[in-house]
Amino acid sequence: MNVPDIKKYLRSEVMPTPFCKGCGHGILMHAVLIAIDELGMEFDNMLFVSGIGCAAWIPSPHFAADTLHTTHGRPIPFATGAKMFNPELDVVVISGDGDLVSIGGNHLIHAARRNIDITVIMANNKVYGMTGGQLASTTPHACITSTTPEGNPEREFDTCRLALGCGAGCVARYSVAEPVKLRRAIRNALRYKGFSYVEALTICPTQFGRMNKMPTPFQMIEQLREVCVPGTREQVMAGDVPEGKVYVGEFS
Ligand SMILES: Cc1ncc(C[n+]2csc(CCOP(=O)(O)OP(=O)(O)O)c2C)c(N)n1
Ligand code: SF4
Ligand SMILES: [Mg+2]
Repeated sequence: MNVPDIKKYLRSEVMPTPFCKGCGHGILMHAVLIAIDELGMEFDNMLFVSGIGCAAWIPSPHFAADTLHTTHGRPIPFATGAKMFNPELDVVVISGDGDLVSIGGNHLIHAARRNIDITVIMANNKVYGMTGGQLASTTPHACITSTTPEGNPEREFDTCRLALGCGAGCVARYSVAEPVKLRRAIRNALRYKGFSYVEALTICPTQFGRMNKMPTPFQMIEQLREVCVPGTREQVMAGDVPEGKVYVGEFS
């Protein structure tokens, strides 16, 4: 297979990457850039918007493109404004679960409801990675975080169910353990006219893995393979996910 050279999309001055060794955000970054390359999108006509957190570093400073590194939880409003001002621009938000779903969840639901023509790619590593692995709304029940040493007493958000419930027409979820499927979902989201949403399940060995008996990236990838099961839109909407599993697929 011919793998495109993605170096042309990256700023040479940020190499090597600031991510920890084994961080899943690098796999997601690669999937996004390959998807863009496969679609032949004009990088110069794209704007990447992120909030605050390790995932927000995927586009900025890595991408040699126009990037907006905004305030925590607020990339979607910035992206909406940019798209309103210049409808020809391809606007893509890439940020974390803490950023887009926990602190910024309100903006996600209204962008989906309004069918704003942007693509949102949410890197779900299940914690606030950058600030020390605190509990997020995406942390699975019973998992250990730095703020829930006895285990998370709450249940986590199914963010694809949320996006579908808000009327999003293009919704998908895959993990970085299945990069080819993840890339295909990102491609379809980038092509979609209207609001599109991809949840990328990813790994944070430094914070989440260490606290949940998966200190190595390999163990975390194995665990993603175990928990992800193919699901349909109807199953996601019904919320009848089997205990300890997560539905993956293109749900729309
Ligand atoms: C208004 C505000 N609140 C809190 C913070 C501190 N903060 C910075 S990054 C971050 C967590 C980001 O988590 P996530 O979006 O999941 O990204 P990750 O680091 O896990 O990839 C927090 C709470 C901040 N910068 N601004
Ligand atoms: S703290 Fe976690 S999310 Fe942040 S760079 Fe390190 S491994 Fe990645
Ligand atoms: Mg996170």
